[in-house]
Amino acid sequence: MRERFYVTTPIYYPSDRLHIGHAYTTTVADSLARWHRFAGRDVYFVTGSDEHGQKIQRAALAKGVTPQAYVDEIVASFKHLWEKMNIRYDDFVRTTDDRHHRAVQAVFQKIYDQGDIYKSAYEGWYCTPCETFWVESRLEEGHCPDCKRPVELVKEESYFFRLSKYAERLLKHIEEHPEFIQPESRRNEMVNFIKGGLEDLCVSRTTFDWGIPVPFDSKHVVYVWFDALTNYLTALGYPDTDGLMEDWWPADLHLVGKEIMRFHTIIWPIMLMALELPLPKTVFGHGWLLFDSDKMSKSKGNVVDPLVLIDEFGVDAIRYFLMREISFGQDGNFSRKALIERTNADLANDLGNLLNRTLSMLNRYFDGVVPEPAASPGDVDQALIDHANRLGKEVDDCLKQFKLNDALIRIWQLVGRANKYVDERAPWNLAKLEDKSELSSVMYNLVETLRIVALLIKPFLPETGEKMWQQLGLAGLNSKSLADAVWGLLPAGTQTAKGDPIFPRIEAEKEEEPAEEPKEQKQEETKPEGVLISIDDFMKCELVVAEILEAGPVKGADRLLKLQVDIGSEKRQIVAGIAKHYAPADLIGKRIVVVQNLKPAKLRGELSEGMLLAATSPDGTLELVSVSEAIPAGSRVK
Ligand code: ME8
Repeated sequence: MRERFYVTTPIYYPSDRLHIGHAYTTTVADSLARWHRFAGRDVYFVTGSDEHGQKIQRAALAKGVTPQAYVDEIVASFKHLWEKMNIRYDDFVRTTDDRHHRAVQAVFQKIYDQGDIYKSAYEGWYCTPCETFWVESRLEEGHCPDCKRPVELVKEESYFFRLSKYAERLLKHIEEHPEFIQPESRRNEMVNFIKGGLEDLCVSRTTFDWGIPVPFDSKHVVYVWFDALTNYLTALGYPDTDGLMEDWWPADLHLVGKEIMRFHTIIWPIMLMALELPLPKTVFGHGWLLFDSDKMSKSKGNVVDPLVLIDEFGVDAIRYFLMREISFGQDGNFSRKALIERTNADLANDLGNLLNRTLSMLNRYFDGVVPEPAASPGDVDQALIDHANRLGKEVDDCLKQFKLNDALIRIWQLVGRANKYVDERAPWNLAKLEDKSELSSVMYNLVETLRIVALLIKPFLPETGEKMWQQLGLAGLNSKSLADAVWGLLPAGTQTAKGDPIFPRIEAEKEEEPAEEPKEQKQEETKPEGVLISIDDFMKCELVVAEILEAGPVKGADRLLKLQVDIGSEKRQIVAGIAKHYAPADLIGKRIVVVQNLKPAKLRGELSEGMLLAATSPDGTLELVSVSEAIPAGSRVK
């Protein structure tokens, strides 16, 4: 029987659009799924959206729409992002799906029937952003110990789940299965948490209704984490136990961020024990993507939008950066500078150049046709051949142990080896010889190395693998597997097709190019740094609140948007360099701050009568300065 691999990501909250942190988890899961498929295993890859609970209900209310309409729109944006990132999942579970409703009610009923859920009263603290109950003793200065935000006092009748009953059994499982919680540091944290004593968990709520009703008591909705964790079974058709359940349960890997390890390594396994189902083989808690050493979050205003990055750098540069730069399991910093450096060094220089120079030489010496290699390679040739030949197995071993960085490092070691081989074997000198057999071997070896590299990187960088394959003049990449990553399968006589560089270098100017207002207005806004001004000077600048009525593109200027705004006294047109940061539709109704007494200017032929205020972070993320609807258009800002 073929080996199986069932991998999941967390199902994300559609309380807001996803950021690069969510893209990180999903890219890693996708690459693992793609790799194992490539290595000949049967793979099932599930992601989804966690749509119930107080947080979502409140967000919908604040926007004046129903929770269902609210989540429908955001979930569509999740799917759009995954498509742009080349995420190839097998199933997407929405917790508002009927099938999920059925699974959650079955789980709740079963655990209740066998006596592990009981009714009582809850009085304690609740963190709505984390959807987490806290006992007083775990709070930190009255705040949520996880997200540090304020908690709310909750007092309500609830159903409770007997976590405490299973603590010993869970500790024993963790001890006997060192692979269950990874990396090891998180295992120790979880063991300490369990040893600190498990309280029974509140698993229903009565003070709002956006959730799945408790099957036998419709006054209660199921607690959102109890609901969400069940998604891993929903995807397999639970409560039907034949079919997918039989084929895929237990999961091989739940990939999650470190902050939700407690739910996945304590609550979830205990739910499974109560259901008499086997536990997942591994829960891996990876680290956080930090921004200037701080966790990315909407409320801190430091989130990075993956769609903006993809438009600018291409999807594979982002995928590569996430998997190569961040040590898997540890926290890592995201910065634009590091992204540009990585892309230029590893992708443009090492990989892109190897392909480019190899195919250029092949064009020059053999009209782009792969020559026949000589029968007996020399030592230097053999070293390259051996390296390429063993790489597939090495990468597979790395990935079986979730060592993603190592896998990529090893592939790039071969790329480095091949670049060095070009210098050592100097084909330009061999080309001067009458006998072309050595040149033939060297060129064959280089193209064959590139073929193996293309195969091995495709699970990580699908577009790049594809582009390389085409330039190498090969067909049928999708049907290739790890078994094809062995030396010598490249047929001599293949006509290669050198194309554009696969990763053009990103010029330094581009990195420094400001995303804001074009020249004409910039002159108005520049002031010598550090010069003190009087309050009178400041008051010369008339800042007012403006409501955006319309927004649209400016022809021929992909950084600019044209806005029609209401500044209270009149309507104005403002042209601003924010197109890379905002979709026009997202701007309508926003109340922003504008300088209303700026001299009008023409930008790309469009009149701009004022300037808007925006903040730009060091990585280029831009946010408009805005106020709530409580402040009408025309209000003075000072
Ligand atoms: O927790 N760095 O959903 P969520 C790395 N609905 N990963 C990050 C990250 C960052 N800065 N920010 C988010 C929930 N993530 C629940 C899950 S599962 C049954 C229910 C990733 O939308 C990481 O995987 O808050 C983290 O665990 C997850 O997004 C949290 O997503």
